[in-house]
Amino acid sequence: MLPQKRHRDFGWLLIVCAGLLPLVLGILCTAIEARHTVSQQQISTANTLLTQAEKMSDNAWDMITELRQYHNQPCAQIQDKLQRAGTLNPYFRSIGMLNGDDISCSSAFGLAHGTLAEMMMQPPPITGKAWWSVSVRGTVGVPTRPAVVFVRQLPDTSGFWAVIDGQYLMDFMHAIGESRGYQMSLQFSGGAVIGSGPSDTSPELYLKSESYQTESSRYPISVNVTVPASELLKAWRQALFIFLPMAAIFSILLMILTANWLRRRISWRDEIRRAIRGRQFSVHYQPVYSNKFQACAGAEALLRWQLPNGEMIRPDIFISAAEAEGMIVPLTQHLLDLMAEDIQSWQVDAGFHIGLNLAAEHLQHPDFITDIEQFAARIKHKQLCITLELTERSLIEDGEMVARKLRHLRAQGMKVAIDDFGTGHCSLTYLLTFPLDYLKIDRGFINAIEGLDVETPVLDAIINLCHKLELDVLGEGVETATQFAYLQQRGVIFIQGYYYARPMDNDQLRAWLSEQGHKPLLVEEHHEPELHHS
Ligand code: G
Ligand code: G
Ligand code: MN
Repeated sequence: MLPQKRHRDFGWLLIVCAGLLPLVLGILCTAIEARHTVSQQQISTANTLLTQAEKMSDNAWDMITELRQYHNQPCAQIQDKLQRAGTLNPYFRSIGMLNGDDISCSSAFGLAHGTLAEMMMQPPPITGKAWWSVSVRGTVGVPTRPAVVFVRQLPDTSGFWAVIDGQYLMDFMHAIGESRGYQMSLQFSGGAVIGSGPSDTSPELYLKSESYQTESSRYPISVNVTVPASELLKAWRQALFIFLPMAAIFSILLMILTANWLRRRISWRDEIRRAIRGRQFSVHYQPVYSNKFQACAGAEALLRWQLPNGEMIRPDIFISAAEAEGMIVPLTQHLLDLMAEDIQSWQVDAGFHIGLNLAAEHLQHPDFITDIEQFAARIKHKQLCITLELTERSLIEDGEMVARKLRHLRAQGMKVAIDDFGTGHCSLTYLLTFPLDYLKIDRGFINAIEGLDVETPVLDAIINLCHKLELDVLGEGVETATQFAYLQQRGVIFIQGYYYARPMDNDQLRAWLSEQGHKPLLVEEHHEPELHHS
C-alpha cells in the first residue's frame, strides 16, 4: 500500500505543477513581450523627436541662407526686415548678423552691442567650421530657457546667426512623451541639455529604467529617451491583464488533463491487480514446429486477459501498460503460477520446449532468478526445456548483470531466445557477448517473403548470421505455405505462426497435441491453404 500512497502524493504535486506551468510561462512571456513593446515605442519616439529637431535645424539654416541678402548692409537699414523675419517665422527667438565675435545686428535688440559669447552666455564651441550649432542653457534676453544657436561665418569677418527657442522642442517632447512617462533629452553638439519629463528613475522591483540614445546623420543632434521602471511595470501589468485569464483557462485544462491521466494510470495498476486476484488472466499456447523432428517441438506461452463481461483486452495494450506502471513483475509472476498449474496436466515428451516472454524490467529485478527457479522446480517432473524469450532492449540495459543471470539459468539447462529479432535498436555485438540459444526472427521479415525464388536480402542475411553463430533460428508469424517452404529451404529449424497453429487455451492445446502434435507439416504445392481458426 505504501508505494501506492506515495504515487498519489506525487500525483498532487504533478497536478499543481501542471497548473503552474502556463502561469509561470505566461508571466515570463508577458514580461519579455512588454519590454519589447516598450522599447519599440521608445525607439519610434526617439526617432520622431530627432526628425522634429532636424526640421527645426533645416528652418534655421534656410533662414540664415535668406539673411545672406543683407550682407554688408548697415544694421539701421535692415533692422525692420530682420525683426519681421524673426517674428513671422516660427520657432525663432531672434536672428541677426555678426561682425567678428560681436553681434552687429539683432532682430530683438537692433543695433545691439555685446559679443556672441555674451549673447549665448557661454563661449562658442571651437569647431573649426564655418557652420555650427549648439544648444545653450539660455540667452541674454531669456536667460532661464534653453535655446539652440545656429551660426554661419563668412570668409570675411562677418556672419549670420539664428536662435531657436528651446521651448518648442520641450513642448514637442512633452506632447509625444508625457502619456508614457518618458524622460527625454536632446543636445546639439554636446551643448546644454534640453529635456522634459520626470527625473525619477528609482528602480521598481527588479526592473531597471531603460535608456535609448540615437543621433542624427545630418546634424550634430543627439536624442535620449528613457523609460522609467514604473512604465515598464505598467506595460507588463497591462499585458498580464489580457493574458492571465487565458493562462488561467490553460492552467485549469492542463490540471484536468493531468488528473485524468493520473487517474487512468492509477486505475491501470488497480485493474491489473484486481484482474490477477479475480483470475481474469489465462495463458494461451502457440505450438512451434520443428523441421528437424517433423513434429511439434514446443509452445510459446502468451498471456490473455478476459474481462468478466467477456471482452478481451489486447496483450500489446496491457503488457505495455503493465510495463509502464511497474506491474510487469507481479504480472509475470502470476503468469508463471498459471503456467505451472496448466503444465501439470500436460502429457509431453521430455525436452518439449516451453517458451515464455520476459520483460526487461523483470530481468533487472532482484527476484528474477528466484521466480524462474521456483517455476522450474514446480514443473521439474515434466522435464520440459524452459526457453526465456527476451527482447533486444532487455540486453542493453545493465547488460553485464543480465548476462550473469542468464549464464546462471543456462547452467541449469534453460535456453535463451531473442524475441522479435531485428526490430530493436541494437548493435549486434550482444550476439557475441550474451549467452544465447535461439533467434526468433520478427514476423515483419517473414512478411517480406514474396516467393520461393525471390530473394529477401535482409531475411537471408539474418538466417546466414544465425548459421554462422551456430544459433538456432525460429521464424515467427509464418502464415503461408510459401513462407514456410522458403524458410524450410534455407535451413530455418523452427516455425511458428498461424500456418502451423494458432495460440490456443490449455484444454485446446492438450487436445491438439495428442491429435496433431506428432504429425509432420506437409506443404501443399499449388494453393495456399486457408487459415483455420483455433
Ligand atoms: O498474441 P499476442 O497478441 O499475445 O502478443 C502481443 C505481444 O504481447 C507480443 O509481443 C508478446 O510477446 C507479448 N506478450 C504476450 N504474452 C506475454 C507475456 O506473458 N509476457 C510478456 N512480457 N509479453 C507478452
Ligand atoms: O512478440 P512475440 O513473438 O511474443 O509475439 C507473438 C505474437 O505473435 C502473439 O501476439 C501471437 O498471437 C502473434 N502471432 C503468432 N503467430 C502469428 C501469425 O502467424 N500471424 C500473426 N499476424 N500473428 C501471429
Ligand atoms: Mn515471444
